[in-house]
Amino acid sequence: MERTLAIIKPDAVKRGFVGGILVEIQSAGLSVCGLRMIRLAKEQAEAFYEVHQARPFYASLCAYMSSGPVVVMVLEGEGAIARWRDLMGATDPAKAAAGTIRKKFGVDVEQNAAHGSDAPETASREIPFFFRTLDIV
Ligand code: 3AN
Repeated sequence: MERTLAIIKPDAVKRGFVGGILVEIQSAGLSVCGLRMIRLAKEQAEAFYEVHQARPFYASLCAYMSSGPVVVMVLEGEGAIARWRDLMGATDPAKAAAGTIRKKFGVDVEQNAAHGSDAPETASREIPFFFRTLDIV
């Protein structure tokens, strides 16, 4: 069993896609074992995305991620990290495969509906960023 951190980003929350994305997750057989709606302060978004500090889109990404509520989740299942990333699709919704979440629900390369940890080490840092052990069932 593996766990990964998933986020439904502000664009998807604002446009009413939380339910649709949850259906995709559960239809794919991933279990939701933690879930919360929060609004990140800009400083919290900056801390979460600190690995991207040197990228040209960092400031804009942090402003966007703190622009409205997000839904943070812990997903669990065999190979959950890779399976959630496959389900999300490519970073740029325009290039994402048909049927993926970013293709269906994303706006552009920044407002791309969802986040997922990209490796076990990343999940180990990202899950406790949002969830205490007692918050995960
Ligand atoms: P992914 O989320 O697919 O792993 P990363 O880690 O390269 O992609 O980027 C993290 C986040 O930064 C993306 N989910 C997206 O919101 C944003 N982002 C990535 N590339 C760009 C870009 N070229 N311009 C604006 N925002 C971007």
